[in-house]
Amino acid sequence: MTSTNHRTGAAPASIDVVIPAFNEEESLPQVLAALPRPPVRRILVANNNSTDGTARVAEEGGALVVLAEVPGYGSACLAGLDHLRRNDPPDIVVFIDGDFSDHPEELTRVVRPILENRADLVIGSRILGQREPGALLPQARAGNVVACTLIRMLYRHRYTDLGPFRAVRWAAFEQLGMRDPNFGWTAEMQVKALRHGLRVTEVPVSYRRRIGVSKITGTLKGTVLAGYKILWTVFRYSWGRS
Ligand SMILES: Nc1nc2c(ncn2[C@@H]2O[C@H](COP(=O)(O)OP(=O)(O)O)[C@@H](O)[C@H]2O)c(=O)[nH]1
Ligand SMILES: [Mg+2]
Repeated sequence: MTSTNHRTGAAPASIDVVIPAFNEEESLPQVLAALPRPPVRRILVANNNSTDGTARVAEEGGALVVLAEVPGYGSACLAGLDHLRRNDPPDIVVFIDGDFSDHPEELTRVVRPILENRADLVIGSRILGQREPGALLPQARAGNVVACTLIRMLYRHRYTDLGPFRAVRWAAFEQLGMRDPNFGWTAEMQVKALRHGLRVTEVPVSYRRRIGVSKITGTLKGTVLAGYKILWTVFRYSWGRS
């Protein structure tokens, strides 16, 4: 939206969305159709050489496709952010997965604490929200409990989830120097936000069974690597490394 807010005279915040996607041609059209535009300004699909029609359906759905050369969830998000940094960065960036597990229409709820200047980082918590049975796999729930407990012990802050659906104020986010190329991405953002004194909050979000095949927690390799990487990430930043 480019119109001004007639009550305050201020321009409304610009909101861009980054979707990491690898072989999500079935689900991505539904994610794109359900994202509310406005308030969303631009949608970037960060694609790692998908072998299906992900790039085509992304363009058909009105998204811009950004190629992430290094494979991995974090690397895809970094490629999306790099594009935004060079092309009129937004006031707020929202991350959401491309598998239609999240409910994109809940974006308005996720960005609200930032728009009301009550937070810099908002985590959509699937633990506080409604979950379809079987949507959050047992290994993901267990990993969440362990990681959130460790964060509480090491950083004195209580999160309930490391969920993918989240919003962050661009200017604050840029201070964090995000770098994790794969599974540590969500944990890195949450612990660095605490280390940098950002105002963090959670809102409940709904979660349903994904369309298509899981690339991370639905596989043994993904679960083991993600578990290890998340715990290592929580530890390493507590020792003062940035
Ligand atoms: N670009 C890109 N996206 C990825 C990669 N790995 C996972 N994703 C995307 O990240 C999101 C979460 O992955 P998903 O398979 O749903 O993991 P799960 O929720 O743990 O089962 C989905 O949109 C995937 O397509 C990757 O290596 N590159
Ligand atoms: Mg998923």
